[in-house]
Amino acid sequence: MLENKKTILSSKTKTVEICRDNPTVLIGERINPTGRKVVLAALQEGNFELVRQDAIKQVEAGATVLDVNAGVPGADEVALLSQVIQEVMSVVDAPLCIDTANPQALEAALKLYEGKALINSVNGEEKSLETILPLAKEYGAAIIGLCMDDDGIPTTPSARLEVADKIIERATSMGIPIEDIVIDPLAMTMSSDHLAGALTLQTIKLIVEKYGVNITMGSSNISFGLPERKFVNATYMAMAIHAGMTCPIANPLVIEVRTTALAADLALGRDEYGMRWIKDFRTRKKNQ
Ligand code: THG
Repeated sequence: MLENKKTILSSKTKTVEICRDNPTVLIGERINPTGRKVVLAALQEGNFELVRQDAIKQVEAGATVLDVNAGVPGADEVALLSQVIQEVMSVVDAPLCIDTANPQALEAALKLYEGKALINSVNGEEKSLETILPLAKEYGAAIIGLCMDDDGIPTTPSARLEVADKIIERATSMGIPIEDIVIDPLAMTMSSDHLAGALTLQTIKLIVEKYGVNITMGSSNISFGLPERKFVNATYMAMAIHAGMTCPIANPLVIEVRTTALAADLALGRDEYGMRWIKDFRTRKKNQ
């Protein structure tokens, strides 16, 4: 069988290895003003306390990597993203996933980041490949490649695989190791297309079969607009892990997210003696 690729990320003092042979890595999603209005309001006021608290809480809840997004409309993202990253690095030692569509903000962040970051993201658009891949190469960062390109988001698994093919081909031909490429098959909401979830699961399988690379996604997107999202999210989380997702971008403070990832790891033989499951259970009881 194809070897499961290992993506190694680091901070100044900590290394995280993402691999299908290991337990699932949760990438904490909460430092994101685009997705969360309270973060937006705090950043608009120049208040970084919420960001620092969110960083600490997510790591305590089991996130081993943190996604950092500072996309505040009208703000200077180059300065703001750099500051948010510094604030986060001052309170936690988790490696970071730098979430920006702005190449200048990305480069400023990569310059000050201490360690090997995960860039979120590059996609199959020419402009994206041309600007982001050289930065990944220069700074030795890993990248998330989104399965979309100049024609938009493909509507079949094989067409999404073709975008992954293109990103992997372009990145590796520049000397970026395939281990450093994490693919996002794109999780779209099932409230507007009931086939969206199944399509993404199928895409994960095709990409994993062909490359063995690591797979991420904003897995809670799947339930946007539906009632009782946590049940849908938890079920989908388990199914996506089984299909091959290794590092979801999710909210570890939601108990169902964490327990589902842990239970899926146990069910897939990635939790020897169930130690991680038991340890998390004890922590939950203690904090009750
Ligand atoms: N793929 C990749 N990166 C991503 C995404 C993805 N980054 C952003 C996003 N999608 C994942 N991050 C978040 C962050 C916060 C929230 C959701 C996804 C969130 N949402 C609340 C909700 O959905 O109800 C908003 C509620 C609030 O305002 O607090 O918290 O797909 N590569």
